[in-house]
Formats: sequence, structure tokens, C-alpha cells
Amino acid sequence: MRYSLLTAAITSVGLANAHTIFLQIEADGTTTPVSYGIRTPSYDGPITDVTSNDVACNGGPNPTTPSDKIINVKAGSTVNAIWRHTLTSGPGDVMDASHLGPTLAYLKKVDDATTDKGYGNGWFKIQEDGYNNGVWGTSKVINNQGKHPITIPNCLPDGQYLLRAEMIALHGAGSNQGAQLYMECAQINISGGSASKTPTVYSLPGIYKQNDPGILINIYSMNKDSKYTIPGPALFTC
Ligand SMILES: [Cu+2]
Repeated sequence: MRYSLLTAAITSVGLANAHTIFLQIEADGTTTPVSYGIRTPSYDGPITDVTSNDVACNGGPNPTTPSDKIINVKAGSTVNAIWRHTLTSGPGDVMDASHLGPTLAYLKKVDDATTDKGYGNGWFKIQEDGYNNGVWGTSKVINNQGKHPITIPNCLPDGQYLLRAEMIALHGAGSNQGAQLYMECAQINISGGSASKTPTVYSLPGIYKQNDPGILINIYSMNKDSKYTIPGPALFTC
């Protein structure tokens, strides 16, 4: 009872004003302007239906604005996806601390990053940070001024990709469609890669199921030694 009351209280706060948007990239020492090369919505709400096309690059209930810009990224470098509560928030306002869960990142090779719809086949996971020693991946991003580090693999073919950065908030995930998925897609051009490995690719929607153990979960029954199963396919590595 105690847990469910707590969950309900936190969930209502989360619905009101505690969401987040991936709106900038820091690459090679430069931080892009807000929404530059990233399809950002003006409303910061989550996607909760993991079977919807909107789970790829947001949209639907949160319409996104297209961008004709592409962000250059070096293969093998670590970039930061930068998250903020709203399009005008500062680094001290990333996401409400109640929003506990994993961080993830995916790539999709595309012909034209400015026009590819995003949803469908072609995605592979390049970063994940779940629950370690009682600390969630999202807490690290909140405590790191919204910076979500993502290493671009050095073994991919050069060219245009969509980079999908994601945070999944599990504060209300004990009930069906209670997990809050936050994601945006950045339009990037990778250069300097060795093109020596081909990733196995997956479909978005498709990689998540509503009852995945990392999606449908009561996090309030966990302790610091609990194991958490990060959703989605295995991590691609070079
Ligand atoms: Cu929220």
C-alpha cells in the first residue's frame, strides 16, 4: 500500500511538469544550438505506447519540427546528447529526479538524415546504462547537467545516420503503459569510420514489448543489489 500511494503521488507530479527533451549535441568541443539538426517537439511529454511509430523519433501526440541541418560527428568519438526539461530550460533543469530509469542510444544508417522517417527497420543499440549499485542511468544525466555520453562506434561505414538518444522513466512503470519513454532523433554524418563491421539491425517499433521486464516493473521494490534488465536488443560493439 505504501508503495502504491508513493507511486501514484510521484506519477501525478511527473505528468504535470517533469518531462524532458534531447535538444542539443556536444561533439568535438562544440555544442550545437537548441534544435539544430534534432527533431524536437515543443511539448516535452513521453511516448508510452511502445508499439507506436512515434517510439522511433517521437511525434504523434508531441509533433516534432523537421530540421534541414546535419551534425558532423567523428567515428570513435564520444558525444554528449544534452537533455533539458523544456526547449528553454538551463542545465539545472534537466528532468525531475523522480524519473528513474535507463539511458540508451541507437543509430540507424540512412540515405538522407533530413528526410528519413525514422520508424521501421535499421536500428542498432550503441549505448545503455541501467541500474548499478542503486544508481539509475537517468540520475547520472540529471546530475551531469543533462549530458548523456554516447560513444560513436569506430567500425561503421561513413555517412548519414539518425542518432536516437533515449531516457526511460520508470516511476509509474508498475502498471501497463506506465513507463515514460523520452527520445528524439538527431541527424548526424559520421566520418572516419573503418566500415569493418556490419551491425545486426532491428525495427522501431518492435524492439520493445509492453511487458518487457525493463518496461513493466515496480522499481519501488528494488534495493541496491537488484538486477535490472535493460530493454531492447544486445549492445552493438566493434
Ligand atoms: Cu515526466
